[in-house]
Amino acid sequence: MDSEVTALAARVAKAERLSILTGAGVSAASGVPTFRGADGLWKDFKPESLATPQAFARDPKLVWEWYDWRRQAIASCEPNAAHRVLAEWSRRFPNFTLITQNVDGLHERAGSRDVVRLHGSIWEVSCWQRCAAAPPRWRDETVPFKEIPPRCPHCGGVIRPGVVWFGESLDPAIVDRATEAADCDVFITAGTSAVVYPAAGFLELAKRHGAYTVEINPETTPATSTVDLALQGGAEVVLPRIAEDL
Ligand code: BV8
Repeated sequence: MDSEVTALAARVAKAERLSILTGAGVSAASGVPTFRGADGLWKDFKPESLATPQAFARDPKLVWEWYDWRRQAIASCEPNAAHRVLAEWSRRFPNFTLITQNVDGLHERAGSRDVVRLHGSIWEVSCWQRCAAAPPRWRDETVPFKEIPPRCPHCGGVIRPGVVWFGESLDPAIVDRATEAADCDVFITAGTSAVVYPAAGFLELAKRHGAYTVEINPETTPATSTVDLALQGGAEVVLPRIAEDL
């Protein structure tokens, strides 16, 4: 791996445009449960079955118990070396874009700015009734919520987490930023199982733009055989090694 990391560092150092896509794996070393890892399950519910508007309509209390559990877990975590390296790169490289599927906010807590959050933030909420008095979404870092499901301060109805659920479309403006960032020299995907779309499609788009593509993951994924370089290891280990060689 050393020679591959050194060669990659040389490419990153001279890249005009550098884009990164992250998933739950980059927060694993911080102790945040991943989706598909053994720790991803909650009360034997598969995340996909809870992260849908149908599940919320059916049982907002159950879905909020899950999100409140995740918020408590995330609030007790700290960004790790992977988050810190990417924050440093966001200051160092002029044309740098960090695209994330994560809703945990650890990239921002590490100092990353202008993160392209494909799936929203677990620290934002909105009124489920979309009442006129409420803003489209607002930040709420209450941990734990005193009342589950928590209520809209404007209409007394329930509020929902500010995340994109399965079956819901992503914000077109955010998809445009990610699409634009796929037109780059080096595209690194780190800590994702590459099964959720449209997020997993940006790697393919970068390849079509001729970018040098890299995957960082201790396991193989559907993307492993498609990238120019697959580095099998933890993001909190591999990213600092690349940074050292820059
Ligand atoms: C949509 C927010 C229009 C909520 C999330 C095309 C083909 C097939 C299906 C579809 C398709 N297009 C659309 C779909 C449907 C669906 C989809 O992709 N389904 C999948 C399951 C097949 N997509 C959607 O519904 C999207 N909306 O397309 O709208 C539309 C609507 C209807 C029908 C058609 C089109 C919305 C998707 C967003 C859902 N919301 N999150 C919340 O967080 O609660 S997705 C959520 O799951 C995460 O955000 C993330 O995206 C995904 C989890 O994936 P990962 O982050 O990769 O995490 P995972 O645990 O899976 O893997 C971790 C990886 O890290 C592993 O590989 C592991 O080895 C590695 N790892 C572990 N430790 C480390 C590590 N790596 C590095 N270092 C370590 N230390």
